Amino acid sequence: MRCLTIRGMAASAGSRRGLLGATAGGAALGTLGATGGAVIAGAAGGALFGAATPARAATGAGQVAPGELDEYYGFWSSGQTGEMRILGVPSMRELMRVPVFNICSATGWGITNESKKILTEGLTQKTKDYLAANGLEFPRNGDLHHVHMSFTEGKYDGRFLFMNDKANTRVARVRCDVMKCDKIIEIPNAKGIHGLRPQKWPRTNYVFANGEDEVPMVNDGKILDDPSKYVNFYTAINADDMTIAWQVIVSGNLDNTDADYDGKYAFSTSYNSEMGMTLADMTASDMDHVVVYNLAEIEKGIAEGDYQEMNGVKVIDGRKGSEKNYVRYIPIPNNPHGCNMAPDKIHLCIGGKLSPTVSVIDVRKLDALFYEGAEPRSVVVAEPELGLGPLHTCFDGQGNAFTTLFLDSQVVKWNIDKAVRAFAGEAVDPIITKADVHYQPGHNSTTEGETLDASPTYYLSMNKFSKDRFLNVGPLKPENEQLFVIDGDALTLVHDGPTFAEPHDSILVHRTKVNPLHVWKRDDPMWEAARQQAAADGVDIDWGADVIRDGNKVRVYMTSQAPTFSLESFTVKEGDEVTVYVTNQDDIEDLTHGFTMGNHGVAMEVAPQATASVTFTAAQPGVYWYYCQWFCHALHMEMRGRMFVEPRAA
Ligand code: RUQ
Ligand code: CUA
Ligand code: CA
Repeated sequence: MRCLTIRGMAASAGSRRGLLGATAGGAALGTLGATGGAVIAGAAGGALFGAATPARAATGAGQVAPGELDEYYGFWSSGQTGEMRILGVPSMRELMRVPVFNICSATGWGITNESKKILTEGLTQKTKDYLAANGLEFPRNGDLHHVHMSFTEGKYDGRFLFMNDKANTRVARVRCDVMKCDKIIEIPNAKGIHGLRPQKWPRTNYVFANGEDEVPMVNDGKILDDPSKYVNFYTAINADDMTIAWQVIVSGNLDNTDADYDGKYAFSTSYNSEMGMTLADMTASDMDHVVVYNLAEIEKGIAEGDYQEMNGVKVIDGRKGSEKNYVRYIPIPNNPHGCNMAPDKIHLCIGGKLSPTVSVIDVRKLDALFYEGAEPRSVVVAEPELGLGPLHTCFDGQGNAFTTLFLDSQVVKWNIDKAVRAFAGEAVDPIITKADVHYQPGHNSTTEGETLDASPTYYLSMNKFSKDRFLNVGPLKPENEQLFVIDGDALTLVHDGPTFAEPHDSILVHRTKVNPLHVWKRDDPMWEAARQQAAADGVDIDWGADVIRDGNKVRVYMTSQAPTFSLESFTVKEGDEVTVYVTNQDDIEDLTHGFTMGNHGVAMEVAPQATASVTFTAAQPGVYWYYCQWFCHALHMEMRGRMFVEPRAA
């Protein structure tokens, strides 16, 4: 088995354009010929695209004409940008950005009272205290790696999307009916939520979340540089109400996670079974492990009181040596990363990262591990050598898998059954094909590939580097994602496009499973606090044009109807705490208004039939214009009014 040095990983990140251009032109034409696309390619395709990948499918597959709708919704994480994005697939048109862990100037996420409530209410008291000491209300950044939809019986059900924030140990939920975040919770005890997946069967009762960073069990400063006392936490979140169901303390850190199709087990990869604190320590051992969680045993342990309560969470001890029947550790080479359950309901695929292998676990063998004392590696039924830097695997629903090869800048398509047979000694090669990607792929997706509706339609490669592939925009380059049509055994490139930080992960969901509203329902819970305040103030929030004074608090109620606000001006006093509520009376699709108060750092989106509110201090006397910042009408520029701030009497 080959293992890679860190130096080797860095070296392989060099530019490949020259190399490919020099050597692969013939290969590209060969590929096109085989798929019947020779007509469009010619020498031009090779020259323009640096060769190894054809320019565009000649069949029209993967193309969406202007005005036509895509077949799939793509829900994208954005990594360190902290938002969720919605794309249409196969056009790869970006349809929407949904702010979650970031602050958004266009929508007012992080500015409006409604979003601030969501951003703050799920934080732990410790974090609230920390933020208050630093003059902050909520964390300013997020690192959103993984977006996954809720499941019913192994298939996407179009209710919710769940996502993690590695930077601030949070998990968020987006409502699919309005495509807005409605819950964010900080996970106690754990640090650095990375891998996140919903339970697939029988439905998403739990969302599973991995804590990546090792910390002392009670992280209060009494223990610092004593890694022997560090632990990691695996968390099960109740998906319906976004509360913590339970946690398990484990040995080794936790990277990615997934769940089976039987509702029995969940899994985590660990790249630091060594519990090392330096890179050298974390890569010291040839083997790390996969942790298997036995959900029924954990639930039973909780019911029987075999837990300790830590920061309000019931925590089971599943560390090595204290495992009972809660967890098992399966040795896996080598700093493994991706954790992907195949839709055949049998095979769990673990990307070896520093090992060129994917380890395949047969989940039907897991019972023996728990109840018959079977040897841990007995559940590994294949370990095909696929290429360098295998990270993530997705599936076509027909027994084949696609694994990203980070170091090789390739995707390898391979057959699971053949890999199992080869592992058993048969002389079969599981590798079907390899295709170049540009460059260094992380996650990949097929259409509904993590569900029982997986299909061999499109293959998406989310690449960490674009290098020389686009016009130079300075030292900070975009990343790159590439969409392929799956055409028999061939992968045909149909889209190659830059994205801002970062195309981390995505799911591709058939459009029949996602049915958002066109306008808000007036009784939506999103602005319940505003509704209650209006009732207390005796204001009809649907038709308000009122200014309510309450000590030094002033509440301003207005409506918007293109191209006017119901209040053309209002008056407050210097130092007043002003809350502006805007209800958009327009009920026409796409007639969004906004409210921006000049020079106050205040802006918000008010989509059709929504109410939004914002609170600020009118600190300085003067005239300030407010205006609608979402283009709504020919007289959009005129949709504005004045706030008069009177000097406070001396
Ligand atoms: S995992 S590094 Cu998605 Cu490959 Cu976060
Ligand atoms: Cu209302 Cu622009
Ligand atoms: Ca390791």
